[in-house]
Amino acid sequence: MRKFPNNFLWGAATSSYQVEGGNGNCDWWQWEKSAGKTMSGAACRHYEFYEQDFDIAKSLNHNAHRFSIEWSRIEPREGRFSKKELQHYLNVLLALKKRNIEPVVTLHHFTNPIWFAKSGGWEDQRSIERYLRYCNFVVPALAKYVRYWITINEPTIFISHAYLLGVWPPQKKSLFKAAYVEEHLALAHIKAYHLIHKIYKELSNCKPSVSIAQNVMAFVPCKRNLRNRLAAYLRAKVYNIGFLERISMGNFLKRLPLDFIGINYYSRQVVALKQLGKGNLAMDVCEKKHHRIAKNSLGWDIYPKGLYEVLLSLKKYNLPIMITENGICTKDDSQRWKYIHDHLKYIHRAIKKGVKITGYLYWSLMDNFEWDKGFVPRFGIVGIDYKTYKRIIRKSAKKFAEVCRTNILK
Ligand code: GCO
Repeated sequence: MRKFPNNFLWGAATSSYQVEGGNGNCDWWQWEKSAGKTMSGAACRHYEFYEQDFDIAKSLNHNAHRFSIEWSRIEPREGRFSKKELQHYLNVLLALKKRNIEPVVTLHHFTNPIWFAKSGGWEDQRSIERYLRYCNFVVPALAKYVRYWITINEPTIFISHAYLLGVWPPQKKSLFKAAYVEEHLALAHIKAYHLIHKIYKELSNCKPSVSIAQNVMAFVPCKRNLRNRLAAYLRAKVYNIGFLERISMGNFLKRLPLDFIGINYYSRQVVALKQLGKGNLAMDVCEKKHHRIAKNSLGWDIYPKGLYEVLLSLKKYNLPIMITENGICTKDDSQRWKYIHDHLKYIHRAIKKGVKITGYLYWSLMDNFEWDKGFVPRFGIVGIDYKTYKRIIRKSAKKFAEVCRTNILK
């Protein structure tokens, strides 16, 4: 029997653009149309059905829920802020509070207002002040109901997909632009971190807990030869903690501008460098079939032990850790429960090893829009019928609900 710490946060996560629907003021919406991609459209119509969705979360014994605020709703035109949309997110928070569900609020989850994208997006140095102006409008209005803030979701994924691989808007492939964007995102987080603390101090509110949601992965060397071991080590450094080190700005105190570390863990990568000179240190993976391991419906390896390895590697920062995302897309719900169970088992093992973990938020509460993959991947513990928008509570949700209720993993 594995008992989790008292006051452990149990719940699920979503993001505005992936579940709300109708986010027509956002760069993704425009890009989907122009790039001939699946449109997010009505998504899960969570913008209208959030009360019903939170009733489901409550019935599943969730005591926490992560969601994001859609910047393009709050500021549809530069400098023009919508009180109506701010009220919507206040209502969302009140709905969570009414159900004793602790909100974890993300301020930026990949999407940007069209006007922001058109004025250079995150490549433009003014992106930092634009983002802070948005934070300065939203945070004071919601501070009374929010303790946990995530300034930026998965900055490294955003940079790699949008500015290196060119598969997300604005579809750039430039190391130079990616470096600029990282600089601006890092400064945006640092300034937002201090801004949020200043706002709470002025409001004499309880202290906020502010972080990013850092994408992390286990990097396993194929055949454990020296070349692959070195490549796996370097890739883990860049992918898992590169941005954390960047926001520490080489601060000799190593005091990260974080009150906890939010981590999003899904899978591992088996690193196998091709012959010297032709290999790609950042990307090469083993393509042979000798690593027999279960995969999700997107072909990602299922490797729960990797989460344990990553958690131990983050212990050195001496900060509480919240699992802000962990999940599986699969058509087999029994595989989904096994995924959750096995990752919780390793989280508990990390806690026993002295890692301070404060919560687990499954990705995702419901099936939703999986970015450039559309609606095909099903991550939800609650299924969505996209014809009727009916919610279908899956068996995995009920098994997870027992852990949430008892705080024990059998
Ligand atoms: C994120 C993710 C989510 C995805 C989930 C599955 O980085 O937060 O991109 O938005 O839907 O990770 O890929």
